[in-house]
Amino acid sequence: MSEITHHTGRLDAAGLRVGIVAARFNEAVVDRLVSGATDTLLRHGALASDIAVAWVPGAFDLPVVLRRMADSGRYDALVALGAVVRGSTPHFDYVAGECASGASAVARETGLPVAFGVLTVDTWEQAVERAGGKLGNKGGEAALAAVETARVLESF
Ligand code: INI
Repeated sequence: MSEITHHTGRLDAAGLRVGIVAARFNEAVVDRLVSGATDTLLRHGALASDIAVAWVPGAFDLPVVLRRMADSGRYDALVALGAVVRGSTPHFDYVAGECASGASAVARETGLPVAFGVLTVDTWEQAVERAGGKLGNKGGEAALAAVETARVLESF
């Protein structure tokens, strides 16, 4: 009987070059997502010199820089970070939707993992809870997703 092969990605960031693109809008929260992501990468073996952080004004602006970083060939994985808060923006759906579909398009079109660490929440409090508060740090979680996906891609 044939055996099933499972491909899994190690949570080992040693030697991985990771590009982070962070949206400055709602900066107090996004700063914490960036810290969560970089701390997680370092704890999992990445070198500080292999991590680059690029800043854009808002979440809507993330995909174009993700794409440029992907096309540079300098990164093994990318992480998108930002915070879109519904309460303070009537065009929430456009900003959040375009950001998400743009980030996933970069992944599909370039073959590079793009982890999505953009908070899309109703209130500022919900954003704080997910940026190092009682619901963890989504920046750190996105960084781990980037590492795991990059590693599983290596197995093909
Ligand atoms: N950008 C965000 O990252 N979060 C938001 O909550 C937000 N709001 O509220 O509007 C936001 N808007 C700016 C947008 O991302 C772009 O920077 C802007 O439209 C210029 O392209």
